[in-house]
Amino acid sequence: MTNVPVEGIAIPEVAHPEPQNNWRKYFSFSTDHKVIGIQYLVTSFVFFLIGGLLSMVIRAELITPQADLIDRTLYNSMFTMHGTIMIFLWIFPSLVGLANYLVPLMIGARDMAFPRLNAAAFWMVPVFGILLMTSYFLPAGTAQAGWWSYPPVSTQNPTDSVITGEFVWILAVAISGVSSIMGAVNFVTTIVRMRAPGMTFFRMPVYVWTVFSAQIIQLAALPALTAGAIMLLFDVAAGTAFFNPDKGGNPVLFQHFFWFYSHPAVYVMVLPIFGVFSEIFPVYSRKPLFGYRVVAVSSLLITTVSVLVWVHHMYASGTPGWMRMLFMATTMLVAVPTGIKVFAWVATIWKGKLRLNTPMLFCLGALIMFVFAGITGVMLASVPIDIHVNNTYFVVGHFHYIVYGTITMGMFAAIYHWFPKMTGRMYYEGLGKLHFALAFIGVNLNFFPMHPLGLQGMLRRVSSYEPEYAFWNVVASIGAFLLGMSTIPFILNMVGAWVQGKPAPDNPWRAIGLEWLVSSPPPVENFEELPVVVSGPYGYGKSDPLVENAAALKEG
Ligand code: HEM
Ligand SMILES: [Cu+2]
Repeated sequence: MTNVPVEGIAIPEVAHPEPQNNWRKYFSFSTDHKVIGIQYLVTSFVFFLIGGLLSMVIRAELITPQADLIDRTLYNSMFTMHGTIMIFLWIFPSLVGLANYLVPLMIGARDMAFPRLNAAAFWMVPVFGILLMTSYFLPAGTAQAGWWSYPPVSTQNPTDSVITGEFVWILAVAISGVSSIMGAVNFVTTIVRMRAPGMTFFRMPVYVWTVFSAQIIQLAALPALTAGAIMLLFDVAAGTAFFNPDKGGNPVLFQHFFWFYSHPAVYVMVLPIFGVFSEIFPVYSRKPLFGYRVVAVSSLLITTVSVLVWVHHMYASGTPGWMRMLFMATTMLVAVPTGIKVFAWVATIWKGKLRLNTPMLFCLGALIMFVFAGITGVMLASVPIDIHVNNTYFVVGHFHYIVYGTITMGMFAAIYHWFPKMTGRMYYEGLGKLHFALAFIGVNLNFFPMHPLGLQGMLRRVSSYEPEYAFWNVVASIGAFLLGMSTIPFILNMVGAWVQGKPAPDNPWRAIGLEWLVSSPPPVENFEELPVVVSGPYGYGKSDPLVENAAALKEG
């Protein structure tokens, strides 16, 4: 069998043995980056389902103008937990899982630099996830102050107990921060130190560049949030007054701690998805990535600009005019490197031989929705518009186009694309396409209506509203239920294919990249002999080999 990628459509290579399923290793403390990657992906998906169920309850409440389904306290904890779970237990861990699986394979390493640290960082996720869930059983229930937990709302304590839902929430976020910092140290070290011979920075796949850029943000900015969370914990539990205005504290200071991290955090979430686009578009268009070097370096530019824009979340927090103007300008700057990437993806698929398999469909859908979110993002960045729609559904619409339309859809694209590599089996294309169709329609029906609602003035975080907002809310709720249903074919597909799917060839998509040169699933140490890389990652249509010693890479 030859490992030189060839032009054309996927055809199965020579006969493949039935891959072995060893379920037990996924429930044990393993230091294999591939096992850890899948552990992250599965764990985070379970939380995605829990967070999704909460959002179904929220949308069921909002289908009528009255607050008639659940009481307001419960509603507050529902959206707080929905947001928290989706950000800290779905998006972050699933992205880390994907990166864990792919980065060592893509750079030709046998594992991450610190395998034990890697496993420890993973096991903190179920720990703080379960910790967060147990807060449902506390006397006053879970946290209710929203996923940003601004004081003074978050420092109010209606009970006598110190251990409240809010206390547990802050503790969980702090643990999540520690886990992510551990992960960041590991990723940055791995990418800097563990690359195979010949794998220069400019021969790394763009996905690796994006993970690198994202993890640098974690190192630079996450300590701010973790520090802010610990100070808030003292305010809540020990009566200190960092942020409590009644005792002379400054609540806006917390907003600075929070957004100094949480704005760049949106790029920690979205950059690896830009990486996924950059891997998938070339494969399914049979063309090299347009402007590889510029696309790669623009990730680092986004990293740099992203830490200079946080005050755009605080235009309405009494921020002085000159400061608003300054941050409006820096925010708009983000459009430059992002625009470069969008241009490059469009140029890559332009006039290519497109293969519309499930991963490609998800990427195309996600790209369209990202462009839409980019437009509303630039609108939000301009001070006068933001002041008008601040705290309305417009903001909720904008960021859901990012967090669902772009990031979650991109994550599905990645899972389908690398599923044959991870499991050694093919997923079912029909179910995949059904998943895509339901999700794409669902996302748009669900989140588009939030823009007109916001412009008309419907506030976020309320469970009842004026009857004039009813129409768009009904549409949004129908979209939400459709979106909920779209996960059913996904689950059937993943479970069914893993158990009894067709055995996958090593490189079903005829893709270029070190991960496709090893068997599916890859052996424990990835490579029999380390690859010697001799060319860049996107040579579609060229016949240069990617590595010198292709035949020796695979273990039996
Ligand atoms: C890249 C992924 C992105 C994610 C995950 C994301 C996420 C979010 C989230 C969660 C909020 C809500 C904050 C709140 O609760 O008020 C928000 C608001 C905002 N976003 Fe994004 N966003 C992204 C991209 C962008 C881009 C590209 C821009 C501008 C060029 C932008 C500009 C804004 C602004 C100005 C707000 C503040 C709205 C307000 O508080 O009134 N975002 N975003
Ligand atoms: Cu921001």
